[in-house]
Amino acid sequence: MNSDSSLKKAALCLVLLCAAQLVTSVDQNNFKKCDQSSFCRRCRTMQPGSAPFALVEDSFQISTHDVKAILLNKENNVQFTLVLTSLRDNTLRLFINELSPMRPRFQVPFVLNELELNNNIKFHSKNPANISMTIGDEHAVTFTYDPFVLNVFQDEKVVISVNSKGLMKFEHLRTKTDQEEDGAWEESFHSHHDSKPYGPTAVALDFSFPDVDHVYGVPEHADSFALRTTDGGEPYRLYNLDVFEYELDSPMSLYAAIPFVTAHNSRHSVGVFWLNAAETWVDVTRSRSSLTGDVMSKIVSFVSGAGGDSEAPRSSSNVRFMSESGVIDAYLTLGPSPYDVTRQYATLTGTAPLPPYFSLAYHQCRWNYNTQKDVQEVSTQFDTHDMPMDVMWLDIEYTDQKKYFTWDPTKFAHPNEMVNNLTSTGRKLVVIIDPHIKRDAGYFLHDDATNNGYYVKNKDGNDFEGWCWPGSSSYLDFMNPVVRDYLASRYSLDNFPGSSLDVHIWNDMNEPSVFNGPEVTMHKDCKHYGDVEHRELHNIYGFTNVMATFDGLLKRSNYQQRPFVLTRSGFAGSQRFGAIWTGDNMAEWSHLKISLPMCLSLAISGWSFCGADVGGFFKNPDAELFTRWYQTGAYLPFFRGHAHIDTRRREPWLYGAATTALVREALRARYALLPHWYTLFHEHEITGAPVIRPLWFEFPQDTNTFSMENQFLVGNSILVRPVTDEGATQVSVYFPGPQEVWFDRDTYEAFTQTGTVTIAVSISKIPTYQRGGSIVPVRERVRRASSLTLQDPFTLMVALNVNGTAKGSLYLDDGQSYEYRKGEHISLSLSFANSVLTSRFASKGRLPTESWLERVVILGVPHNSYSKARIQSKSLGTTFTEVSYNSGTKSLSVRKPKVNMGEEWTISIE
Ligand code: NBV
Repeated sequence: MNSDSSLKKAALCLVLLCAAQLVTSVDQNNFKKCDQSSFCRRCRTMQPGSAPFALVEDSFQISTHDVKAILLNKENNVQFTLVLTSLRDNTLRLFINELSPMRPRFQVPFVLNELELNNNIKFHSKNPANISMTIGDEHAVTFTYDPFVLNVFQDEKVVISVNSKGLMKFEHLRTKTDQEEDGAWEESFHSHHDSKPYGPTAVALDFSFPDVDHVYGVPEHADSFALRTTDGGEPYRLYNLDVFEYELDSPMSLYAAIPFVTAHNSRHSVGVFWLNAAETWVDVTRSRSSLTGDVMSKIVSFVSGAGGDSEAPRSSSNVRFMSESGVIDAYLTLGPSPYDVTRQYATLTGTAPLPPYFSLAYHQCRWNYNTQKDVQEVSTQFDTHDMPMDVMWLDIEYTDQKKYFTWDPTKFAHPNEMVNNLTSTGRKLVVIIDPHIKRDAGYFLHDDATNNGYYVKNKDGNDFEGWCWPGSSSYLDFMNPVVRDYLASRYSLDNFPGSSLDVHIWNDMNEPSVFNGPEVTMHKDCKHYGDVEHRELHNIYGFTNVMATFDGLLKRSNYQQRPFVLTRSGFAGSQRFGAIWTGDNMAEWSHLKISLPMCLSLAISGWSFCGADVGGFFKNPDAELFTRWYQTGAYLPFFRGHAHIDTRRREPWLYGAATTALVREALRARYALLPHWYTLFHEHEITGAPVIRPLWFEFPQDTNTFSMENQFLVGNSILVRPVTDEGATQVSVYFPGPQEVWFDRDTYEAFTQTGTVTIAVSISKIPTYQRGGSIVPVRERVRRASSLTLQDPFTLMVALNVNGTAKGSLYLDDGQSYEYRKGEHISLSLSFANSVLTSRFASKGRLPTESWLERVVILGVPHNSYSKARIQSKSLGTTFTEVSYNSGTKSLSVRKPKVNMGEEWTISIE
């Protein structure tokens, strides 16, 4: 907006400061605290119970799928419409808007899937205090008129209570008067002025979860997995920002914002999705009971004459969302299991489509590989050191002066040649494309955007100018469908010379990052397509950027190839377009540690494809941290080594032979499990189940797991306990149970106890366990890239539970196209019982494959009473093979059953 030279100088200084790494941690002053954001201040000074809202008793209209009523602000008589809608799969939508706003209030586009109504509402009763209805067989809802409270019951207990804290706020649009609160009609932060032409427009609402001590979600924050209470401190903030050297254990905003919270206790899980893309703050509190005495007394029996929620007061968790503008559009996902909640949330915002196989393998990045020769050499070195690697990455320096879609004419003079060399070895390239555009007359993108009005405008209606990597920059306005199509078209192979179908995309800086803007981002009074202020949609800017990129990659292959896109910023629903990473972390143990809760929070909020810069972005990791980071990164969904431009080179062989060997092992461990990762991503696409899971997801009644964040599950069967402390020689591992067996994946040792066990760890050991009762497919052939393993044989790791049974699944396809959606895949259901292992098609799909079964390893076989395996399959008929028993590890190995993985078979151990 303001491009005068002093600002430019200030911005340049900031950039240089960043580059020189003189600053060692975030400058808190650059970012707002709640009381520096006037709406947050106004919301937060409200006293519990002070919300002035009442339902108009005779305004209720109840249909089989929704309930409509008028809500009145008793202080000023402004009226609101309230609609509660029953949606498919135990989900309720609560929508509140002004009845007659002065101008339409913004409603967030793009995020939601089409909503399916559920005709399952039955009016139950009405009395002077409230009105009640049942929703399906399990739920009921009561509305208390005054004060307005909405209670959702399951099995006669309140599971979510809305506005029971009396903290609802809805600032109606108004004309300015003389007595306005400070900051309501304009406000400043440092030198930045926000003109706020529409005045105060905040919305806030509290949700209480009776009998719940643990709530999770609202990523992205560098904080604990179970959310902390925020009373007395800052609320969690959701406002996408480029935070330089972010600090840990902090509710400060980071790059992405997902306003979804999950509440869990040992009986049920529920979620609340607050669909609002404006700056949002989230308070988390805990109280004796969410229901105040007054409200309690007004809630009367409503279902089958039961006494309502009349138990003694108990502990509850309360979450209050406070947004600067928009409407109240909240989705209550009623569970009751954690799986149900993630599926319900996925029904609303979508699942991640199955990513290309290579993208689950290892990625090698740094800011920057200097030349195309450098790229070539690093790739070759991976081969020399016998380390698998799938993707080389290019950061901003590959471009010609940070003009995206161009190549540096000297350092990357022959991109086609570089790409061909790389991809001929089975590898891929990812290049960065940021959303800021260099304001350089003659640069086609800038010229097109200027001539066609594609840029976001400042408050005066001129193209917004900010400072970013290329210097003076403007920002594409992705709210405009024409601009999204334009960006998408830039990715076509004709428009992006040097690229190929093996070149995929990284969208960075898309919060958007504006070096000289307020809080390093865009001014809120900037204007988007449709005359919408940036304030309304800030948190979906990155979402729309990636949506366009994803579309572009689809179109460039004529919808034949699955795109891979990495984004730094995102919102609810961004999981549909690609992967996310946790941004600019540091080569410190604490940052390695925080990557687990950060990715777990994203995973249970719909976005599983998450990773952290392996090695740490800023600073130089020592060999131990570097090793531990690879060992941990190998078990997070997105696995990429990355480093700041000023760090020492750290390709995995640069730390000496011992570390090279350890990193090689970590990489190989990842590659061996790729079929399992892929199967889990496929499961996610179908069911919304997260790929990595907190322990309570699988053991929802085990209260010991509720605050756990130093270990997690990959799928439902691999328990990972990364070593994240310097010099650790032992770690404590919690084995959830009861009645479970966990097998050490290195030694096959079985752990049958529930509880914490101390496990010795050398530098080569990261404890991972396979759950008894599971079958995990692995590929043991070592190759340079995953694309070369697609026809390789399998080993099945069969871990027996206490009943001597196990089951699992395996999903296979071509790894890159959409043919799987037309049935070109193999989906196998594997099971072991009564000494018989069977493979059966789990769905109709078929795909010819050369992959065969090389080995079966059965863990937890108490003694050897077997001499052979009888194998039956259509193509081989009946054959026999040897088995061998290891009495030390109590494992039985079936040698080369040789059955083809594309057909059904049976292996009986005799
Ligand atoms: O493009 C340079 C970096 C990139 O390497 C990093 O991964 C991003 O998070 N980018 C941020 C810009 C500036 C970093 C100080």
